[in-house]
Amino acid sequence: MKINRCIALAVLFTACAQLVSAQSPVKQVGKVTAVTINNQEVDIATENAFVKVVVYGPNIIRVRMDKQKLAADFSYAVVSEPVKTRVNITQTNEEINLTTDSLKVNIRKNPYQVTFTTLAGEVINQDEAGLTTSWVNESVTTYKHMQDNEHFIGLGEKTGPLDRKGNAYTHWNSDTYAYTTGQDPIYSTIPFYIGVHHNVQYGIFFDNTWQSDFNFGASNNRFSSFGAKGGEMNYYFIYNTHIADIITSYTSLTGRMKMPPLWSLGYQQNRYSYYPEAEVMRIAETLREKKIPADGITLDIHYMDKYKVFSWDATRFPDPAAMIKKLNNNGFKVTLIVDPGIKVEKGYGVYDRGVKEDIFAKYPDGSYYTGQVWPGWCHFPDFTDPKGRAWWGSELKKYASEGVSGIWNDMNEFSTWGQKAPDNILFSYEGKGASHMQIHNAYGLEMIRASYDGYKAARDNKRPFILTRSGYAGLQRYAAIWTGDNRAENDHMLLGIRLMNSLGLSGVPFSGMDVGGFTGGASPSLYARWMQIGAFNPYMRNHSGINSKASEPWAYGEEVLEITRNYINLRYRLLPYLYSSFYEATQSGSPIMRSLTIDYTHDDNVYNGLYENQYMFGKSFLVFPFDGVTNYGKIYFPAGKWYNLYNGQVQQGNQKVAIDLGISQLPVYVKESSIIPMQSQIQTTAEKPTDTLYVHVYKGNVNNKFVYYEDDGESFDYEGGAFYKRTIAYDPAKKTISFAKAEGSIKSKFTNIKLLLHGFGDNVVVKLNGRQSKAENSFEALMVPISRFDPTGLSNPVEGEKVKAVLIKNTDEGFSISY
Ligand code: MIG
Repeated sequence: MKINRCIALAVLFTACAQLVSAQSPVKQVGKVTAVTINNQEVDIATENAFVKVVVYGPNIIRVRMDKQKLAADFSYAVVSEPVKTRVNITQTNEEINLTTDSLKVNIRKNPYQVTFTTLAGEVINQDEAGLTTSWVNESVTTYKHMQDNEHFIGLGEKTGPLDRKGNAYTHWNSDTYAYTTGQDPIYSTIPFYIGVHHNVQYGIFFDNTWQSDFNFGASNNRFSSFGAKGGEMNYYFIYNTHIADIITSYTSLTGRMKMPPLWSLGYQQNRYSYYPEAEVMRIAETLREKKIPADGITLDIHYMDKYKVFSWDATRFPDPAAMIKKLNNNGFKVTLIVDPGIKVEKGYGVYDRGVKEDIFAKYPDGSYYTGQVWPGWCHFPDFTDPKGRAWWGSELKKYASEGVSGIWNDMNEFSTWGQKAPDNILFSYEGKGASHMQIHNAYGLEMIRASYDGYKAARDNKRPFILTRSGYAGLQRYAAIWTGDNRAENDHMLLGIRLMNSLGLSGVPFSGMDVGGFTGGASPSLYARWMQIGAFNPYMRNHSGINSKASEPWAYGEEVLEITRNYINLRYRLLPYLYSSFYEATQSGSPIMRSLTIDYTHDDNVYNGLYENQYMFGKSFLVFPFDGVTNYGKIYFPAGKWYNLYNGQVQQGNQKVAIDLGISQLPVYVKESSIIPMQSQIQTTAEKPTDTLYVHVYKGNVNNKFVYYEDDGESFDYEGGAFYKRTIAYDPAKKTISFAKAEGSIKSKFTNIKLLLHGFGDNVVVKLNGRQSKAENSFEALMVPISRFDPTGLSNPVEGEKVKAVLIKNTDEGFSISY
């Protein structure tokens, strides 16, 4: 009896244990049960899931998994197909092995576990044994083994430190007025990050638009993970030997930006809001009068009639087309804010046409979803419907006919008062049908796609300039992004830099922040520092919130005005460098603001919180963005040789150095061997520079190449060859600086080249194509500061850096300078 009862209990206990395991709320991928190899693809069935491994290219492996058979493939982010790739795939009872020319993939079968290694067998990235991938209800997560001293960077517009180790993040696009420097989520979703450890680096792009979560060792010491509330596990693993190439691989998937209109690289003056017309004109005229170069004026929501998009307030702006024409004639382009919410109002043409075309998002019962935002109760265009995008494009024609150059898409998270649009709103999702939960994070992306395509068509194929607050991976194809409602605080200035650096690592080169701060008011020194840094941002936008103190460059007194002008001047003289850097972004995806992790990946110092805000602007300028008030102690010079921008003094790298943080000069250093093309001072890109291209070369020990690029700055003709391009190469071993023969079908706007040699010494003897050439003394250093208020007295150009200059007639032929 006793024994029997024991046995009975034991049986019961075993049964219970089995029950528990059978009904575990966590469903693991489990054991591989079947494998089919198909050229570059491997289909795998497991106990609980279906897995598809696709070789997308020698450096990119895609992994898809679902609990049910994989659905038809679709992505808003990925615009490329797998590339035919040489790959060797073998299997045994225990494992499957894939080898490309760049990496190896090992898949263990019992249970499923994937490991990516280099060809030499070093582990790059590995599923965490025992956890791998699993589901909790519809939520799916992949767990990766945390490597020793692993760093995590990227993940798009995410707050917090550069190195994301120890933190976790959520993607759910949100309108976050005056967000804090650690707030998460904010406006955009780019589920792509880069991991760095033991001399390797890799990227993981988790292409899933549902709410997603990334954990880089927050509250655990075992794994990094990524997962989403619904949809497939669907990630691309990328391995290259340099971070720059990882970004190139990532943007081969998600696309690259097109050339921006040249004017959009000029200074942009914004305010919430400039009105009426007289005020707009006053701002434009004051910029000219005070000789602050500028290209853009942006009109915020008060230009509209009661915030109804595609309308104008007739009292404030009686004749928009005429006003815009006047501004254009004065070298200003106009950008208008255009929000997604369409006011529900019979007789308002935009609304009526939207209803007629039936392009608004609906509840399951077929009625339109109605939410409140600026205009009052609104319907929301379904940009996931081709019909909705086409309708939006046709509405945009009005602005095109009025001469508007830029479209600023705000509130496209999408944002509504209450910030809680229901889950059950239905969207077309290209005819496949999806809930708000599934497409929320892609709403902004599809809106800017509609704006970009629509505005391109409406303006006879002129390059559209679209500015967005929200987006998803791939947004770089359509828009520049700015980082929303920051605060006029030092920490926010620095956070803005990290946000842009992170966006750059995540495939988005064209970014900006509200320079000067959106909420609150900056101190004069903070404002001055911020404007200096703004001159070294891809998109330079000064903006400030309603009811805040004026934030134009003259609002902080004479000294700040002078400092600000000095740096905007520099930005305009640097436009040939900047434009060429943008050209490179269109070719390789490489960012304009380059996190130091790109070029100094395995230098632990660059991840250190003390130095995490330092960045490169293009490939030549090292910017130290300190406020000049707070004493951060030392700054860090990575390996190599660096030249002080202001006096040419050489600073050896691999050192932490204390420098003077006075406010009139932003600490900027030029990397050795740099090649920096510049032009004469202009006040707007509508003005022609003089006929001389200034090419600054800094002596160094490393080879360097710079692709100099020009085109008409506004059309897509460059896609058909209407550009001017030549490679400038500096070879220190051969002691040559060579200009290759020009490519492309147009002529350069510069008929002369003035080569300025920094650090080559006073007695340098220069030969042009082998024949001795005259080298003159020149004091045209790249940047001669500064302000008559400058205590260092550097304002006197004669005390600036002395360099050697060589004047060359610019023909299309190649030539070489030796020294
Ligand atoms: O609910 O259009 O981030 O730049 O000035 C606020 C007014 C709406 C938020 C944007 C900001 C803009 C403001 N907008």
